[in-house]
Amino acid sequence: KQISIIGVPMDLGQSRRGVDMGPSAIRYAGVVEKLEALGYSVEDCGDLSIGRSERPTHQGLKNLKAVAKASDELYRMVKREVGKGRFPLVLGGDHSIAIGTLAGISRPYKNLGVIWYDAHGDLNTEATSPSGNIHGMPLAVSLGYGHSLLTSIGGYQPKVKPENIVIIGARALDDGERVFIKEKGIRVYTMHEIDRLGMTQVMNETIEYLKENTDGVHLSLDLDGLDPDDAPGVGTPVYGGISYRESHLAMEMLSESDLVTSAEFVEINPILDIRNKTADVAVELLGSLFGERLL
Ligand code: DIR
Ligand code: MN
Ligand code: MN
Ligand code: MN
Repeated sequence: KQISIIGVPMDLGQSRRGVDMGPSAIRYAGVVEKLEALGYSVEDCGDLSIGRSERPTHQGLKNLKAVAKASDELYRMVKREVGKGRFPLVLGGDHSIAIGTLAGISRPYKNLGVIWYDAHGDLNTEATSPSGNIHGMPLAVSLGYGHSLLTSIGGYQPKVKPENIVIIGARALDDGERVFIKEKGIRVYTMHEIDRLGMTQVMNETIEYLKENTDGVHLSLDLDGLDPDDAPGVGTPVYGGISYRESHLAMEMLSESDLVTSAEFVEINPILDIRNKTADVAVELLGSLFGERLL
């Protein structure tokens, strides 16, 4: 496997500065060295440049134009790397970047699967969002719901079908998101199911479910899916999350399944972190996702 790393120093999809430093923090934690040590050929494509001139004027959708512009650039970059047959690994930045990532990868797949590892559903639209933050909307946008400036990225929609999505780690859903999940029949493993079934069964079911119907799988991992004790450097922490160990197990099982064809790690905010712990965790999880084992 050849891996292309794309950094997206985006922080306009939410309201706290600092998450734009995520790509630097993950590089500092040794992502390239880790993947090379596992035998991959890694190309670091560097960071996209994100404009930061726009003031948050559009209330329902903060920084809409700047997010749409960055999404379009990311779409092109991801598409280019996929076209070369390389595995795109996108480093955020806030989760709004998934709009561009998914636009860049899903065209060649008739049935792209998506694993959304997150405390949140990210299924809001302008009509349901309590915050106006676009990082709470990318999964809805990829399903074709939301502002046309966002849903039209890449020139086609939707990027993903509801039956090809699995959300893991949910514990903070807005009212509109709950309705949407039920309406669309999206498979969700909340913390309740993770506690009850255990991560082994959750991942076995997820892998079985996606293996049957999909021809590629994107892992979109929001570090706030983990418990804030294990991943404190995130802008919207929610207690009672997935543990460090459960997350390693999940990544190891995904690695064994050999299903994942692209990935993004998002929402690391080094300003809120403790000695770069969250980026260190991200790089360790990436190791497991790409096949690292103790013995
Ligand atoms: C909330 C928070 N659901 C919103 N979303 C976050 O603003 O739409 N997603 N933090 O990761
Ligand atoms: Mn509007
Ligand atoms: Mn998210
Ligand atoms: Mn989240």
